[in-house]
Amino acid sequence: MMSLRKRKIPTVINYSLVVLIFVGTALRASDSPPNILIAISDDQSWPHASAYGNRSTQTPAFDRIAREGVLCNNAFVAYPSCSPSRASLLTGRYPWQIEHAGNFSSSFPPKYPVYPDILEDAGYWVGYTGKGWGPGDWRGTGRLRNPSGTEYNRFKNPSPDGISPNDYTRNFEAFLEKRPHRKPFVFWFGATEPHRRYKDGIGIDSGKQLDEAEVPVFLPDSPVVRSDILDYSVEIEWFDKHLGRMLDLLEERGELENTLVVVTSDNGMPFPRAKSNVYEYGLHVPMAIMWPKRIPGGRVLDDMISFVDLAPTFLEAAKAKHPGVFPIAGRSLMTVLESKRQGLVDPMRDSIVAGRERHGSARDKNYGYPQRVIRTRDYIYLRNFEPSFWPAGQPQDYDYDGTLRPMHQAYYDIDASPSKSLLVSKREDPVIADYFNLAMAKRPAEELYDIRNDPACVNNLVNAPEYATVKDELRSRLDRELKETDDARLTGDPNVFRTYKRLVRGHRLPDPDDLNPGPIEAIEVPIRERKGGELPPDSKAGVSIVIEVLAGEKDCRETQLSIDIPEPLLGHPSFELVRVDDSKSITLTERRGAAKSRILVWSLQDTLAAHQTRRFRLRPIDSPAFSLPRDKQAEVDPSSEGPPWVYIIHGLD
Ligand SMILES: [Ca+2]
Repeated sequence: MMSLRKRKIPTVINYSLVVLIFVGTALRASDSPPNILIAISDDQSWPHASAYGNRSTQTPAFDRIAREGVLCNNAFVAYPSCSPSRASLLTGRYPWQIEHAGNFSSSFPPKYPVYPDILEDAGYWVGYTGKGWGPGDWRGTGRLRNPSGTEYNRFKNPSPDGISPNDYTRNFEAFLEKRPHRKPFVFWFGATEPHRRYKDGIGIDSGKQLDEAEVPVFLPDSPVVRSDILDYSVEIEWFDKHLGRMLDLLEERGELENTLVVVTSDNGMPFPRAKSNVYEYGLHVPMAIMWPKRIPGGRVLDDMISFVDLAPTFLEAAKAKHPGVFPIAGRSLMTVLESKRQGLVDPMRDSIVAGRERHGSARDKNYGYPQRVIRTRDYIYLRNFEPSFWPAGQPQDYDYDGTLRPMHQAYYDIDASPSKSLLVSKREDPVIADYFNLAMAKRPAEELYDIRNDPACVNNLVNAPEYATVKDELRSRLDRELKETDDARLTGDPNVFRTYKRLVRGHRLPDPDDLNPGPIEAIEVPIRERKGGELPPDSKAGVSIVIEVLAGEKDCRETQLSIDIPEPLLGHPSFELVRVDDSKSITLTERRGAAKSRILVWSLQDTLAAHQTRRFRLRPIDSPAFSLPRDKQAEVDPSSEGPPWVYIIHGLD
């Protein structure tokens, strides 16, 4: 199948388009260029606006834009976290096409043109308030200001705990007041809501009801999660209130008619398995667009829209020319927006691609969790390029004093929140464990979800035979799109993404090359038959096995290993555990350097054979950090002077 986002228009149609463009230009020769206002919230998933029918969130300003313009049902970011998502919006290029700007909290090479600069060259007045491009550091790159424009953040207003004191509207007004006469403007309103932190319980305190919260099925339906969602709704409403005031301000000045307004968000909701994930609740964002003078209102669009399509839309609306270097990958939406039709206006807009590298400081060496995804109208197919990594970040980090903190306190790709704390603290609860694993456990190399039946992306169909054709088709489509857009994940050296350094201080985490593929379920210690030779003097006739568990050279906290012994053997007169107080466990206590513990199992060979016991299993108890290369899980020590069945297990590094 051909690439659907880069098709060529047949020549015949080209001629008629040229004619139409000339006629249109002639008709609007006296038109002044439009103002452009983009309002971008921080971490808001589709469908959390009242225009989409969401019950807990009232967004009259968003709804007004949707009513007087278009409501977009299928808008997607190109990367489910702040700075790379914003960079793709600013450049119109995919995150893998903009080097450092396409990784989280890095820099923004000045060679990549951004639409605010291009519009400024075309005569626009350019500014932003709140959060522009970020987090990251554009200084030292040669850029003279934030890529989103000139900063207007001076005015503050009283705000509830957890919400920015930035008086966004007043700052927008200050920007307008400074504007030279007759200049069109392009303004970026970057609210820091609904980014966390939230005031716990602000949703309920402001009169919202727990039963209004719509809990995605990847989260447990508990009062804690419901309340967390209501707090999130309150922050969205704060953003919307300021947006409403900005619209009023433009209306009072008689400027709304010729302003192209886009409202959207940079990534999905800051909850486990949402933000920073390339699933629906990470990628799919609300979007409404109005331009009373040019866009027929009251329509709902089903076209698949990517963030890379916004910059070319703005440039076309403003009739500004891209300088040509590092050209835009997206396609202008103007034809779709100016159409009078609704639903799927441009049938070629039937999929988007997106990706992810690093999000938080969640893995040692600042490694990310590389993923690429294609989202069609019906499916999400995605690839995890490092399935041995933890998708939400390593479970454990170091404290300030250098000691390793307890397990499950990290997972820094998920924002600290009541919902996250619930999953972590109740992970042993069989009900919560499923949700915990959905968010935190390792994932296979490929995933496939049927969005029509599973918008929460919880039923991975990648191995379902009836979806094999769909999977193969989407896999090759994704490959083709990535190759066409020159993604180093496929076409170059994937290590290049690791060279885009994180410039903001992060957490200290254990080296993932030491902690290898994560928690192991069990180590199997085979029982080998003695072949000749003398039995050690202190052994009883039969089989005796010494298992030594050696800690490595690094810190290890207390770790317990249990030994699984088939029930009939326990209590059997010819079977005994020695030196471990019959506790069936080995405990290694926190210490530096090698820790060592022994377990001696004695039995008559016949007894083991009778119970078909050929191997013992050692299982870590609540210690996913216990992990080691599979080929070194258990090895016989040939130099051992003890019984010939000493198994040395290296681990706990
Ligand atoms: Ca964000």
